[in-house]
Amino acid sequence: MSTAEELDDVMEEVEYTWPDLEVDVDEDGIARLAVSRPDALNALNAEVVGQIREAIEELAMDDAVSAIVLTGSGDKAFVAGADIAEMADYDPLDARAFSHFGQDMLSAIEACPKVVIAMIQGYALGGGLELALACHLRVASTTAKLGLPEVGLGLIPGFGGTQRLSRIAGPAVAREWILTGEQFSAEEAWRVGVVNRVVEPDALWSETRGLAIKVASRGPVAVQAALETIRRGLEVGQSEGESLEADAFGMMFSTRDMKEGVQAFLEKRKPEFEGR
Ligand code: DAK
Repeated sequence: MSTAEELDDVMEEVEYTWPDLEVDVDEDGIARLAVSRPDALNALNAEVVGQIREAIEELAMDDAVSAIVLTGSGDKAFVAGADIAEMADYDPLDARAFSHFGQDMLSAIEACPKVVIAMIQGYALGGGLELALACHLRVASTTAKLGLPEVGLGLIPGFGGTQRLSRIAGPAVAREWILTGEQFSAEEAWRVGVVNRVVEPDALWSETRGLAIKVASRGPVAVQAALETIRRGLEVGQSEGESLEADAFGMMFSTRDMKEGVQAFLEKRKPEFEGR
């Protein structure tokens, strides 16, 4: 057996193993990444924050993966927030370090070149909602309860919630959600633009997977460029954003995918994208 064959054998045996995550990739390249801390409603401690970051970075580089669905294990919670028990003993320096650690993980999600969709069932509270807000799209079950209850704990959102919720749903909604600390239904979250879709619990996986497959069927380089242009555009003014868009638009004309997409349209057939 050649070294290359041996390496292939080893690669095939590699499985994703993080103790607090369930990770699987289906035949369509849709990865399901579920936070699994059943004793704490999937709350985020420092350990699991690090695991999510590693998993996202590995899935982003895995050619067998075309889109990522991020969720919580079980029916009761997506993620019920940062781990309150762990946080109770933090001093200000610990809290600052945890904040940077969390922000790095959320930035890895936001900058992921493949679409990351939050699939929300049950509670998405505090750091859990902030995790969902860093994903590119959100699909919620009718059973979901979403909110930023931090002010009730004498805290404010620390994983970008004050910034991302304002950008996604506007400052009026962000103020109401953050200042009241209330839990909102999936329907209300959809009405104000916090989630993209609301579906019955038994359709949650098929609807979310269908959305992931749809995005994954588009030109991968174009999807990546669109994600990056939207993300970077939100951080700059309109004219600088338009300049980013023009550069990315121009870059598409150097891709084989663009030529294939246009040719397929003209020949009235489905495009076969290579991601190049
Ligand atoms: N942390 C730790 N454990 C949690 C938890 C959490 N966030 N949420 C639930 N649990 C645990 C409960 O303690 C309980 O454990 P046992 O008593 O069984 O050992 C178990 O999960 C089941 O929960 P409950 O018994 O409470 O279940 P219920 O159905 O009665 O209530 C609930 C469900 C979701 C309404 C309730 O569990 C709840 O209110 N949970 C807390 C929700 C919350 O307040 N979340 C926001 C946390 S604050 C920062 C960055 C970010 C943040 C902070 C700082 N820095 C940068 C420093 C973010 C802060 C937050 O997320």
